Amino acid sequence: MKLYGMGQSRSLRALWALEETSIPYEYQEVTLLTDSTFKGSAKHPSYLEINSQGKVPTLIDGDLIITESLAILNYIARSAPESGLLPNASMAVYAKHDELVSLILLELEQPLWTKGKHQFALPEAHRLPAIFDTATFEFAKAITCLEHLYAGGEFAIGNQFSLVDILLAQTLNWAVRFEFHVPEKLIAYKDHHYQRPALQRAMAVIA
Ligand SMILES: N[C@@H](CCC(=O)N[C@@H](CS)C(=O)NCC(=O)O)C(=O)O
Repeated sequence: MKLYGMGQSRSLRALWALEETSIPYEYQEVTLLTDSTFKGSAKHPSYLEINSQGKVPTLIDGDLIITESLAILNYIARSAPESGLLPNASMAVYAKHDELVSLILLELEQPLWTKGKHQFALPEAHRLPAIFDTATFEFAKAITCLEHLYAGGEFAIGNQFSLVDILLAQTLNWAVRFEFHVPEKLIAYKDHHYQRPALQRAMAVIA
């Protein structure tokens, strides 16, 4: 497999997941926020052929090209069932799994991305710094919901490490880096998983 990514962006999720498996892979760094004339840019025509939005991550496996980090995580997990990244669980556990994945991507991540877009990602003429207060308000609401769904154990779902832990820990780390308030219990959860050897190896890849 070949993964295109950039630093601690959403591509780190995919890199972390690959490192939790024994799948051989190649990592290719692309640059974001650079223009299309720059060869390694995510906006270069050659990259836009595999990811029409010029975003990361993109995963290639043979003829298959996958964009969207959740689809990539699921593909990696299904390609390496022995990793346990997708637990072999009951329908009820999977329903809780899907519930938490949706909360992370649709509620928790969005205010973080709103801040990122309006701080540096959007063209300057489209940035509205006044939206930062709204992002803080929405993130706090999402955290309250998370605290209802996540009981506070070692793992987000069930009794084993899964791709939900990768998604949640990375999103919480993103929140800390963007200076959102994250409750102590969730910081401890994130710090615990950030010590995993697979993440340390992924960090070494992007260093
Ligand atoms: N929903 C997509 C979002 C991908 C995304 O927005 N990636 C950011 C980096 S975290 C990016 O490539 N931004 C570049 C841009 O917006 O031009 C996913 O989860 O993969």
